[in-house]
Amino acid sequence: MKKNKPDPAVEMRVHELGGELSARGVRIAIVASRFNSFIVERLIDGALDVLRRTGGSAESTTILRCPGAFEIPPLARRCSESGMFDAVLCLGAVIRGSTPHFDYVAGEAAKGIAQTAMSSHVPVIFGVLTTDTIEQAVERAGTKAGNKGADAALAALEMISLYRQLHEALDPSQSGSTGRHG
Ligand code: INI
Repeated sequence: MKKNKPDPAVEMRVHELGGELSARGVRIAIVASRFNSFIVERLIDGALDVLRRTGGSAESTTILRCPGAFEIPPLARRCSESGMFDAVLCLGAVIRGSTPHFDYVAGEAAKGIAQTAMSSHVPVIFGVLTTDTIEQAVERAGTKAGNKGADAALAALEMISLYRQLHEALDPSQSGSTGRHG
């Protein structure tokens, strides 16, 4: 009889942590900019759809709106430090115009969100579109190229689960807690 090829992960007894996709009991902050709102509202719809379909509730989801993508990082940082949320979803749309303004806004938003994510005890997710054209933004807001808001929500759920598993592995006595602020 032909022997099955051994699974290398089992052979080596490798520890593997994988995030689960459940929004049940999860408190989410959606930090969304109003600039290019016709796109950003579609990203919010995509994120809410994922949260709803994975067991999330309206009561545990908070949307915070700021003027533009430039304002997302400071608001996201305050949310992540508040202890009120298990993850912060940053949603916005920066669309290139005819001046270098795009580069400053997109660059600062990406840098600021990354810095916040690095220092935060809860996942901070980058769901800001940076596109050359309006068409490219539309494609990523629920049409041809999917919905980046939905992708961001899935990434948040996966990261929440991973952070929790890591937290429990580091301190098994805290099993079942939602994390440092939970
Ligand atoms: N903000 C955006 O979110 N997207 C853009 O495309 C954009 N452009 O191109 O100007 C934009 N600018 C506003 C910026 O985010 C700030 O709100 C503004 O500069 C005030 O600080």
